[in-house]
Amino acid sequence: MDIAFSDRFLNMLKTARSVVVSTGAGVSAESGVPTFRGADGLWKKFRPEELATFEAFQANPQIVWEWYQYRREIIHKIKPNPGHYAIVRMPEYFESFDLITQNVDGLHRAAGSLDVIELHGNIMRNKCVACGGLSDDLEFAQFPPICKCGGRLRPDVVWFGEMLPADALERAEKASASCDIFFSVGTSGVVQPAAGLAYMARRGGAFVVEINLEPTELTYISDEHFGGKSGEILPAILEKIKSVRSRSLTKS
Ligand code: BJW
Ligand code: ZN
Repeated sequence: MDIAFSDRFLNMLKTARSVVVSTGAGVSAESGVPTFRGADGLWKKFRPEELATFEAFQANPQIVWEWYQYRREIIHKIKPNPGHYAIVRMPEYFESFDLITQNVDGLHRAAGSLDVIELHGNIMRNKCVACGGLSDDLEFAQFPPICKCGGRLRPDVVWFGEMLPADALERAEKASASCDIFFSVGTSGVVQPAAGLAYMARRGGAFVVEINLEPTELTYISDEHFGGKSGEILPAILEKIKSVRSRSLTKS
């Protein structure tokens, strides 16, 4: 894909030591995972407060579980796209690289990214509300499923009003506040505290790059906005990184 790179951005790509890529649902859209907001988003058909809160789960575990099983089936069948694969190669070119995602679909790991900071958990894992035990067993003897301890199992994702995993958030904040380039990819930038990472990066002096089909809440704090599909723009950026950074840092 032919995209225009500003001199400022090219210079940043040449000289940056530390890079953060922070992704949202848009990076998985080209794989066939529905996004949340927007014309075809999940929240057009479902109400977040009826499905993505602990109160909703307590009131109606059956319905909440059916929704997650439906989404698990979608995710089970799909594959990472060129955007995920471009991100896998980026750490080779920088002294420090962190990948942060709000996505629960596990596609970054499936593509081959080794160290993924998952802010909102993972839809393919279950957690017991009583003992906190985690499991990735997706076959259930009864539905809604129950833990060995007798407590209710739930998907290990972060619902509205819940705290994010403290270690993941701490790592994400530290990396964002100290990076040279921060890429915000395929997120509407409305859900906190994840959206705040771009502001944190900006305050720390990072060059903020947004990749999104549309302008978002984060566009006005971005130094560069690439309007288009992440599955096309990320591979083009990777090619540019390869050409401006003389060699890969990874010894093979
Ligand atoms: C493409 C593309 C292509 C499409 N290429 N681009 C401060 C102020 C106001 C509110 C709050 C606040 N602090 C906390 C809150 C409350 C709340 C919140 O932020 N609410 C706002 C919505 C108003 N936050 C929380 O509750 C969080 N917890 C928390 O803060 O705890 C502390 C606390 C507790 C209690 C009180 C106060 C503080 C938890 C948030 C959990 C979010 N959970 C979900 C569901 C996860 C489980 C599941 O999957 O079911 O996470 S909601 C949903 O939104 C999901 C996503 O990770 C998240 C973000 O969505 P994302 O990724 O941005 O997707 P979209 O659809 O919004 O955007 C997609 C974008 O891609 C679009 O822009 C497209 O244009 C673009 N696109 N195709 C490039 N091919
Ligand atoms: Zn249990």
